[in-house]
Amino acid sequence: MSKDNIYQHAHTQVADFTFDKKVANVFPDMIQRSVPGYSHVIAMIGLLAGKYAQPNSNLYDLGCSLGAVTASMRHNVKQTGCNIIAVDNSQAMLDKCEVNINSEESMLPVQFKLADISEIEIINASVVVLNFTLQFIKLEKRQALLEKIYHAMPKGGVLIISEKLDFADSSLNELMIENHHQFKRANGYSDLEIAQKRSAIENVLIAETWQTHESRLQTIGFAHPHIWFQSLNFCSIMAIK
Ligand code: GEK
Repeated sequence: MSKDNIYQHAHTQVADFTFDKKVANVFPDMIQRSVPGYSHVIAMIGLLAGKYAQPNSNLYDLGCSLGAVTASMRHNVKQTGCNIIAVDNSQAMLDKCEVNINSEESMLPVQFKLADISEIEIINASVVVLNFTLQFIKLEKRQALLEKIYHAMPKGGVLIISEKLDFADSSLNELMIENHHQFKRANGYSDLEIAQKRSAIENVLIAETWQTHESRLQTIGFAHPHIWFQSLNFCSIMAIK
């Protein structure tokens, strides 16, 4: 696995973060060292997909990056007639995703789609996963995207959204950010790397509070929106149609 050293040296100006080839090349190392609980979340999403997938339906991995969620669902889903649709709007990510997924034998077919998840049609979706992807969608597009997903689901379908969380209490928010930086330091990132990544991602990753997520999901009609996993300011939410 190639090591993420993108922000190791001082940049005169830190550009906004993009999911380009440089990022795709180091992505597994980057996400593992940056998101507390990432491996656990991936394993559990497979398990949940194995429970909620309905025969003859589609399973969506929206913002699939290198295909970790797709692979985990493929290892766990035994229902017949299912398809996985893995979508990302980064060519660099999707190319590597396709190679990773096609290197494993499975009865569960995968379609790869290079597209903006706000623009695609979603059909007959018993499982929809946005694993750390919704946070990159423009705020004003989030409600419509989740409504589209809701309308494409059969009854009993599951939506899983993993996100970085914001906290309304600003001192709690600061504490969470500081503790997350401690997690990154413990995983070998320097203070310079942490600071430059923070400024690169600032305008790109817009975190929301749990209360915002919960009320939006309830308004749309999802039942039982709840946090099933949290580590510091990272969580995973599930809700049922
Ligand atoms: C994992 N789920 O390993 N349309 C499609 N893809 C998008 C869009 C969009 N509008 N915006 C961002 N992306 C993965 C991790 S990473 C999370 C997901 C992170 C894609 C983007 O190209 C990237 O691959 C992914 O969403 C977010 O479980 O880097 O923190």
